[in-house]
Amino acid sequence: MSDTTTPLSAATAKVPVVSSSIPVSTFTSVSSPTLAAAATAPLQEQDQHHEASKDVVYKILYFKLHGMAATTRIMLALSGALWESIYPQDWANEKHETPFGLMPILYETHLSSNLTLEVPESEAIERYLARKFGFWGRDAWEETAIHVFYCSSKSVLSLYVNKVLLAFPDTKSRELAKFVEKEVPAWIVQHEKWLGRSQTPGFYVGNQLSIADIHSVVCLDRFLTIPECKELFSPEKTPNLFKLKHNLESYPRYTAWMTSPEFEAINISTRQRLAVLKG
Ligand SMILES: N[C@@H](CCC(=O)N[C@@H](CS)C(=O)NCC(=O)O)C(=O)O
Repeated sequence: MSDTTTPLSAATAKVPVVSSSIPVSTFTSVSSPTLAAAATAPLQEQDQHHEASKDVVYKILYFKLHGMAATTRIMLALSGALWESIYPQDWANEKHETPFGLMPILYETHLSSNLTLEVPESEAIERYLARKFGFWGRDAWEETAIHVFYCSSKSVLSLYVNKVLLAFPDTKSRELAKFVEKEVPAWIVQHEKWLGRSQTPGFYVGNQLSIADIHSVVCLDRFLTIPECKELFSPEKTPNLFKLKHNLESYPRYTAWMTSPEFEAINISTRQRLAVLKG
């Protein structure tokens, strides 16, 4: 693990100097009630304010790619939490030390107790942080509406990865055409319709940023980089998705993250990886 990762909190606070290596796994070695007590303590404090406790430091372990860590990194940046991205240095060996041998993994260290919670599985991580930082709605209905659109955006993005990017070379262009002609327009229609009815433009639910807003902008940004998809989107054709994007861009912590050197470094290696996959 490198020690060169930059603390990414948009605020001035720096991640306390702890090693940037993968923390020791607590996933199955610490008792469930102990982990539950640690996990809920900051939730109560943060629930109202969307502000992260300064007693807690987050690390997100993933390749130097946006991929499955993009939404988590944005939530961490928006929260004002102390956090950093860490990257595998020797994944073939490190893999066996992790719960499922897959990334991303979130590590949440409580400085006062020195207890580290370890959360594998991208969706579990996203939902955990969304609840903690107030991106998961205020009641059962808000939560459900947010969940519906978050899932819908997750589905269309994973269709792109699994059906198009990972397609065999001889079927890639056919899969891409199907995706652009069918899947993306279906996503646009439903999301434009719902967002168009929202009383507060730029939000899926109420007047609070949620994981649905964040993940759909991750999707939109990804689609805007695909030449065949790009023309489906514009402020005229998809006004509500653009309002969503502009709304998110009005959050200074979001912009600070999106314009940070670390984000740009991840951008560059993501582009290189995508170029290989596109063939
Ligand atoms: N269901 C898992 C899938 C994670 C996954 O497939 N991660 C890939 C990177 S996108 C990985 O860790 N690959 C390395 C490996 O398989 O050794 C999740 O959502 O977190």
